[in-house]
Amino acid sequence: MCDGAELARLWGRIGAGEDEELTWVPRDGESRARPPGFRVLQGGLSSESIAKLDPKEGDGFSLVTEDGPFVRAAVSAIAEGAPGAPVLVLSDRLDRDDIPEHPCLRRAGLRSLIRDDIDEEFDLLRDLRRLEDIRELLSSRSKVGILLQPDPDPDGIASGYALRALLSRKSSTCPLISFGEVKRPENLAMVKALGLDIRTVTAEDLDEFDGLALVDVQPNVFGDDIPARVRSVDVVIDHHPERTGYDAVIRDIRPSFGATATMITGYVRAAGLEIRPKLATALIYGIKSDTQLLGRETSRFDISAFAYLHQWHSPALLRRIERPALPLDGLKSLGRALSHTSVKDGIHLLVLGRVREDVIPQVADLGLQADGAEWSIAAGTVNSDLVFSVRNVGYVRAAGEVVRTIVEGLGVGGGHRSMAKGIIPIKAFRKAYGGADRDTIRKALLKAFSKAIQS
Ligand SMILES: [Mn+2]
Repeated sequence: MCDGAELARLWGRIGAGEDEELTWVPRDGESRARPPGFRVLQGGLSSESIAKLDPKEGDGFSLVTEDGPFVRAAVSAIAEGAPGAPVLVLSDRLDRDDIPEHPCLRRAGLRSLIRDDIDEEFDLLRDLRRLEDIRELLSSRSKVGILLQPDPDPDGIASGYALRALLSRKSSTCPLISFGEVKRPENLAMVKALGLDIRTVTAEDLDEFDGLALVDVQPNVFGDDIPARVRSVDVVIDHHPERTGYDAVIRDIRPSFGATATMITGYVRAAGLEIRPKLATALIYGIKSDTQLLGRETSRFDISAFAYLHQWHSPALLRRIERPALPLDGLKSLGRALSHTSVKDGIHLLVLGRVREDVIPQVADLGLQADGAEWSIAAGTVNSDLVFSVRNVGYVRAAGEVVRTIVEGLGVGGGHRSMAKGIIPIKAFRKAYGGADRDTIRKALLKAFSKAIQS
């Protein structure tokens, strides 16, 4: 129900859905010419005229008005003529005090609703400008390298992959490159599931590229001895704090974003690029992994990008990345470990023996599901190291700190609030604890964790 012809004409542009009806109450002295699509509320605002609209169970009313007396008259007419029908008041100027008591009423600003959408469009327009600048800069180059961090992580990998799609290039003229290899098993699982190829290059190899774009990284990360070619690049797209000491023709750096994949999703949306499931899944995984599932350091942009990508991603592909297939011998080790399972002081420890590295974090995830477990630790032997993954319920001591205490002087380790990883060379472990058989490992880790958690 619109108050007067002016608001009715404005609403006329929005129109009515199939199950909606537009009515209009002419104001005094206003031309009674009917705005297109509207019918006049016969008899003016009254409970009788509302009842004549014949509202059915489940119907609701929306009032579009900026006028106190109108809203009061309309709300009371609806309460009487259509008892129980909910009311939405769309107004930008009316105060809470202007609106009468009603048990089922909400108020929203018509202008602010539109404003939010327009602001989002402006953001996308800025992204389109940035993207067009990047495309223009690189269009004439014969070979563009997309350089990732030395141990490429999911955010970097997804962002590089999406940038290549945005540049309409193939891996032959636009490879993903890195000075190091993808090492972490979960990142390898991503690369494999997406069928990507990340080339390891040396500083000399960069000569074959007449274009260089850095994603999720800035040149400073490559150490004090930055190759000259990397100190002056074409494009940098990153969400880490802005650094100095290098040149980039175009730089898009937004530290308030939780992931570079979020920034690139903006480009993808702005360009209207067709989002294939593989691309959506990669970007979603990049955002999830950098923000720890929209937990740590998440901005509203990350959440909005995640929601946008969600409709196109492939849940099956995402599952394959997050839960890589377990090898059968890994399952057998798990079976043996489970036969000794116990939860003591909230700690659930599973010692696997020799396993493929990616089995360990998955077993740690599983271990946290044990009744009474606040901490889950999965340990296994990988090459000549003892590797362990740690998970906790989140409201206890930070996992990263605990692991750092435990590996101190023996190996390396670290992590975040609720997940961490440690690596101790078997040699160092044996020296410290007198052996490295399963039983010794179990006892030593249990003791070390109990101590570190309680300190
Ligand atoms: Mn990142």
